[in-house]
Amino acid sequence: MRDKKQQTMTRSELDELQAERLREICQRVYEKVPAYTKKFDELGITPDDISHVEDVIKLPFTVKNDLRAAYPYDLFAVPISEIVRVHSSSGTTGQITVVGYTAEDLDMWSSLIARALDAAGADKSDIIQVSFGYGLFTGGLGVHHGVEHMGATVIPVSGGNTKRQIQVLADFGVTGFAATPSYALLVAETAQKMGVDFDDLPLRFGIFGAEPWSENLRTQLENAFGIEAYDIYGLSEVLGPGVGFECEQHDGLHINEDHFIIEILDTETLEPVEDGEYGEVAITTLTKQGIPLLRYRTRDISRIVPGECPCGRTTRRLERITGRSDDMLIIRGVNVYPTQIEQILLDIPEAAPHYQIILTKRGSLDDVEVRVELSDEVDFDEIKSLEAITKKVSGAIASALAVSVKVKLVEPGSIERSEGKAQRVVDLRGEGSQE
Ligand code: DLL
Repeated sequence: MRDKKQQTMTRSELDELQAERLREICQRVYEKVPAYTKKFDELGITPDDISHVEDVIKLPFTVKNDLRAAYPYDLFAVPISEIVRVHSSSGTTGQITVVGYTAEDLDMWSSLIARALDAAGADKSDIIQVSFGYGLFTGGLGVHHGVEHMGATVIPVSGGNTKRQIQVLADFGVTGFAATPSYALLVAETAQKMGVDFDDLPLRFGIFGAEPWSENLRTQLENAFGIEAYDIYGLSEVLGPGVGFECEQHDGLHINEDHFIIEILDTETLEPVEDGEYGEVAITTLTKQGIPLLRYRTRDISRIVPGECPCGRTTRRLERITGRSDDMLIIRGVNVYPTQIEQILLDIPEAAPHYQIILTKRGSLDDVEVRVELSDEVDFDEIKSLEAITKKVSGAIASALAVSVKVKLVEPGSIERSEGKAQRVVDLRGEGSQE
């Protein structure tokens, strides 16, 4: 295990380390970042009020809008001369936000990616194809430097040009593949059409993340590529990929707690929930120099996996992210996440793993339609079987989630494929649509 000492600390050792780092970071942002000075003053606290890890709850929250208001560099805690890299996140709505990294930050980031690769069984002898997008998105360059940091070989393919991806996977002796799960699915689908069989290749593991994905999609990717699939979590505001990662147990994402404090908050009261309960993930960065953030509200919904992990790491685990609170649908009072629908669809052989949820407005009511692509094996022109499949899909959703939704079957290949993050929810409610 890499960084074994840091990943296997006792809780009291970790508490002590986190408290020391928390005190430092509070001091630093209070002195260097006017927006935080103001937030501390408004709450009537100073860094001297922070001594223990539990004191984190005294600190102000940070939200996406704080980054927008600080655009581009006002939340930076170091002069721009110390920043060696900038990334940015576009978000689905509104203005982009900017994050900056010092050389030390990049080193830390790479070391955390190396921990994740190591947990997936990788070492120096591996050849890893990075098919996350390179550029302002943190996925490509983040994983890239982690691979180099561990001394393995990186193939920086970036996203897109899917046939080329398959050629590289097939010819370059690739043993590990990193991508968004939805893009990996497109690569698998395209390879199948090209008649490429991954089972004959040395490919052994996949590192997937940047969007929610279901357990059934994991199985599908593992079967398609003949690999073991590992989840990796992160967000550009607090780092990029590498905040948390799965070990061989595949039972939650180990948080790199020597660098981050994770809280799970009640989505209404914003009070911390009990361990094991679901809520919004908030993250405090403990070591970031460029842009340290206190209690960043991620809008991601998860919970802490109770108990210890047999892998030996003592770091707490975040259950795979169910979804973002922004993507949560409330269908006649029931909360539904797109990944729950995905999980159901992938159990239905007549459905392809491609779907979209369309939100429209009918009068004052929201209307939800699940568009499901048919698998290639089904004859799209046979109306009788289409009716039966529609019933089967809506019945499966109704029995699993206790909501009835409108299901529309669409032709194979008709739902737009993504080369990065898939858009699962299409919200047409603002457009006065009356579909
Ligand atoms: O997606 C960073 C990343 C790149 C993570 C590559 C993993 C792999 P952003 O573009 O800022 O950064 O988007 C962050 O994506 O708040 C989650 O909603 C979602 N997300 C990221 N990883 C996962 C995951 C990158 N493993 C947002 N499971 C986060 C579910 C994820 N959702």
